Amino acid sequence: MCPERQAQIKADVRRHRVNKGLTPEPPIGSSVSDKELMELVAGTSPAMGRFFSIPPFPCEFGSISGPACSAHSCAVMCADRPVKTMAFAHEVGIVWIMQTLIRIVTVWVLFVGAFAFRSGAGVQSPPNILFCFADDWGRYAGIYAGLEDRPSPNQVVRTPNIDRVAREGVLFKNAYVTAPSCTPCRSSVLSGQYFWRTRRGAILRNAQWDSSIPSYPLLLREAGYHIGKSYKVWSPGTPVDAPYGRQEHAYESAGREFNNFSENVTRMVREGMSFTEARNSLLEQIRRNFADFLAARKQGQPFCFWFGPTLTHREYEKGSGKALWGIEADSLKGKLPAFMPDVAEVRADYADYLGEVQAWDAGIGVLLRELESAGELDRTIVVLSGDHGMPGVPGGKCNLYDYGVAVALMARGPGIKAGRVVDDFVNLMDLAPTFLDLGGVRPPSVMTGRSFADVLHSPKSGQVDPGRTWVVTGRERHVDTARPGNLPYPQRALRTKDFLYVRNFAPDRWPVGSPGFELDADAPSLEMVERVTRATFADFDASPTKAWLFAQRKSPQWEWHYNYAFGKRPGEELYDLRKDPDQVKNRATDPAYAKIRKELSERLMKVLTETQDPRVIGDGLTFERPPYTDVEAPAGAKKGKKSRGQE
Ligand SMILES: [Ca+2]
Repeated sequence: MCPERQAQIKADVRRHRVNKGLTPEPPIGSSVSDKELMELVAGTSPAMGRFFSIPPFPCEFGSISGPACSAHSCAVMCADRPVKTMAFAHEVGIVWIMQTLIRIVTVWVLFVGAFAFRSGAGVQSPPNILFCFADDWGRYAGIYAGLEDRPSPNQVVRTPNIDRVAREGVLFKNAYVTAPSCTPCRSSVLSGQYFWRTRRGAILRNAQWDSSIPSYPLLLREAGYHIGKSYKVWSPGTPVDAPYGRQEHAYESAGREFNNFSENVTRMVREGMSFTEARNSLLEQIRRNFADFLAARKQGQPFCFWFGPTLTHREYEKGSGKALWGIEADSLKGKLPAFMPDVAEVRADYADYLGEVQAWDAGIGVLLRELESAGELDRTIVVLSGDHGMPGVPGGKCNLYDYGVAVALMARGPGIKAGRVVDDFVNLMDLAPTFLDLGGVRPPSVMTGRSFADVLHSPKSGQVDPGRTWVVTGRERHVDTARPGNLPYPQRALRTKDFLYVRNFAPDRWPVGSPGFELDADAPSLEMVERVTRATFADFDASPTKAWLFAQRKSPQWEWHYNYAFGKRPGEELYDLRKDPDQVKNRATDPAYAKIRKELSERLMKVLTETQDPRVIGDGLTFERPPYTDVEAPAGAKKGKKSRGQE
């Protein structure tokens, strides 16, 4: 480039800065160095990279975005704000013509864009939101096996559709529910608040929704979203699915049989269908329900859909993991955590659960294909998660250990860079402000959750937001009659990368419910324990694993496992995850951990106090009194009643 041309560009940049008042006038010659000049002209300037990440800026051609500027051969350079200069327009006349042309194009683009937005057909519409939320789905997906450094059931389960969402988007390693129990977890997800702030939404049995609590679906509806749901959103509780507008937005007329997948498919196969035909007929129900929802929206209207099947909730057809999905129970040998008895009965129970997880995966596949054929996949944020850990096993559902509160979480969609895995801690109450944020709605200040839209949109893997390094979880009442006086088992916990600190406020009570019998002669039969959750230890779902463990109650060999599953716990628990990832060695009374125990305890109490947790403010007994200790109408408590989706 000739010296005259270089001088011209430098002068252009400098004049532009001064004209726009962007910066104090820099000393002559300092605005653009020769090196910067060459980078600008060659398009390799680091300043260009910075420029691309910022919003459109005002310049003499109107508001022009980075790529548009680049396309017009504009060079960009400024220490604090971008300015541009024409790199190749030598003649003033050419500059004038180009300016005029660009003004015309800009006005046209803005006009068409505004029209398209108003008519709902434009790219400026907020994204669609598809939230797939399975009942009792912990952190089980094939994609997680690649992140784990020891054997796990994730090496056995096959989830190609879930893995696809993670691969094409972002996978969260540290997602936790606020409470490991259906209703309080869902109260928290919908309200964007800690469950203890949702009044009677904080308990499971006898829960009641307070319609003065804002919920994200209804706020999105107010903002113009088309909202809908299939299957379970908020229950058990009254009115069912209240935070989603009750059943007003239900799309279920094609059928609900997917919710009892293993039982229904087994029955259909017994009646003469092939497995493929039976499976496809249930998947077709999901597809038609979703298609009905899509057909009901106005043209171009953004949508928010909740897909909430309960198939991963117990019961499961015994043996269906192998019979329907070919999952060999023995392939789980050596892959269960230390607190899980690694015996044939437990492995077979696991195989049945993993079979339901594979069916859930197939259901997600149907929705992804439906979005693709509607041309909506790349306009839709797809988020997958579950409401707590595996039911009917030690340490799972209803526990504040990772097996109870850690869940799968992955998201793909517009603005989300593919192939990322993040370490950031997410509490599922953060979903509500995130969905609102994505939909262009300001989250109400009452929400204690924090939007993680920035994490979704970041190009980074690993730790994105340095503040996301912990979560607080908790629990009050699950099954109403689990203990004398219908009392809860109050717990709160702080989980950090290296530690889990649990505070049990009433250690004299039974964590997973009272045994319900004094003399062994009065103990329920194993068949009852396997099928009826309330038969004994009612906060531990009825299951083959529960029955097997219950049968070992006098066996010295399994005494530790039995006590881990059903026994009482001390007031404080502390686990060092660096040495004890299964969280089985309590170090709360170990003097070597006294300092960290005190620190974590204080941090936990600070969060609870700041968020007005009734467990630690006032007399701390709110959840110990009516209506929180009232018993639900006996219909739901009938012995032998099938418990799926209920507890
Ligand atoms: Ca659940």
